[in-house]
Amino acid sequence: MKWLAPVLGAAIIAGSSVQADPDGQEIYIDLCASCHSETRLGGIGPALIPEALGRLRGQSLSGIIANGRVATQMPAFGATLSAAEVEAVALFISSPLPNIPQWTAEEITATRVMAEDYLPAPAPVFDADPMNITLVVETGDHHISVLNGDTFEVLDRFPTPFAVHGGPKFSPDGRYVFVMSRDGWVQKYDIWSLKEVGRIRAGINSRNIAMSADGKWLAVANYLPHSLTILSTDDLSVAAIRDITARDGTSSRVSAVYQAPQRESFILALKDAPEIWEIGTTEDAGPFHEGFVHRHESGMKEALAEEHGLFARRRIMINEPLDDFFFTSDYRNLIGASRTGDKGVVVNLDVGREVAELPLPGMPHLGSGISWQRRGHTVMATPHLKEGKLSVIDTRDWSIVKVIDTLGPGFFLRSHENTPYVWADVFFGPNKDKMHIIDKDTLEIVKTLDPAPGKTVAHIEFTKTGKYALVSIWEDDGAVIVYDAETLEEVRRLPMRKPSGKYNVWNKITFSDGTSH
Ligand code: DHE
Repeated sequence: MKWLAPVLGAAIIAGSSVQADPDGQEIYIDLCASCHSETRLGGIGPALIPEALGRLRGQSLSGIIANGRVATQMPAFGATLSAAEVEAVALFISSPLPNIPQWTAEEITATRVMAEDYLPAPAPVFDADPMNITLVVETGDHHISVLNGDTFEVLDRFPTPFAVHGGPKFSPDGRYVFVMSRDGWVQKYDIWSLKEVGRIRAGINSRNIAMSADGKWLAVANYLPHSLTILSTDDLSVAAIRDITARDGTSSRVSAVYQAPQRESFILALKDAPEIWEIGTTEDAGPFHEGFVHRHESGMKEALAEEHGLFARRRIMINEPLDDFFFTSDYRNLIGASRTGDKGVVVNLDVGREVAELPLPGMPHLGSGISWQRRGHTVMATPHLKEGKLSVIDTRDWSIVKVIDTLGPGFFLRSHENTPYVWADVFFGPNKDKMHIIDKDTLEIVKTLDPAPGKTVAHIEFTKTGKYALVSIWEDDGAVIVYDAETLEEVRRLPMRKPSGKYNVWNKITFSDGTSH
């Protein structure tokens, strides 16, 4: 191999032999660039940049280079590279890119691939209830299983782009679903036809996606570049790209984008600037409408829109950057997590300003928050990523109703209108194999499930009527366990490859209270 000579060979300096340090960049160009591209932005392999590598979470980068990755085309280089060379490549791909790359509409459009064999079926090609389909994201080998929510038969299992993150988003009629990968690929899949429609790379390093209330637009929140890409859901063409520049000129990443259906807008969490953006998804979306502005003039001048028309932007000025939003079901208020990880900040979107703060130590994971009716009040609950606690909050006055002690920090929560329980995982620590069942009224843990000792048991989704709860054994030789949501007994175990999130069409398109949006 041509790189071996300069890298492995001894450098001759003044007649003596000195071992040169391996050059990670040179090895990368020779061995890795053909799949991951010279720019490190990805090709048939994923992007190899610090923003993307964070997802490895504890897996060692040098281990992957040396041993390869099962179920992917990533070969093992342990036999051809010395340990020092492996380290040099790991160091090179962990270093930041010298400049924030461009990702123009032309470049995005050039990546768009529409499936040639796709023909939309006139009606579902299966007998199952199309409203009770549940998708299971299998991160072990980058697939999604399409489950019949009544029989749990797998209707299809299709390949996704590498490293899907966040919830797939369904069209309002539940027919199409859009899936996003951390490398910015957006895939459109037709559930009725059980066929991929196409895909496009909307960002270089992306966070999540949101669908407009009318189903016409899909927004993609990006870390790289600092932008929001808006696609037409119809043909995945680029409808708009908004550069994210704060009022003071700071360029910012977008932590996440959310759909606010009643407002006909997208809400953006900015990572690097003390602003929240609201982007209208119709010509005269609520907050940009003359009447709305007039009604709220007594509020704050920040509530006034600076722009009008489709994709108009409104800035909401806040005291510090907030992210990981929970929304009240009327989408008038959100709670965002403060960077200090010890409080939640309530922002009223109508008047466009912060209205309350609440103590939430231990890094609340508000994006996993869910709400329900309790004793005539709407309460919401959030897990904490750094403490074994769940906070339950009254959304009327933002008071803390109860802090529930759990067996460790959790990541996800779920419930359903037709169940008396909240299901809460214990994602981190020695009790990662446990799942708490909490009574929605007494706020007491009534049972703790332990279905796969020693394995990570996480993320819950209910079927349409709330009859069954689906839980992931989050391991490569994992499974989705189907529980009877009333008796809490196991009904079935479906083998899956590291299943992560599960998403029921009905619960998602109806914005069920029991699911995080
Ligand atoms: Fe997620 C949702 C952010 C790490 C699995 N995660 C989300 C959402 C955001 C977010 C903003 C809501 C998006 C949506 O659904 O539209 N996640 C973050 C982070 O900032 C964090 C902590 C660090 C990061 O790496 O980005 C993070 N997330 C993870 C993981 O390590 C998880 C467990 C494994 C993975 O796939 O990377 C993970 N996140 C998920 C899942 C959802 C999610 C499964 C959707 C949950 C749902 O039920 O809707």
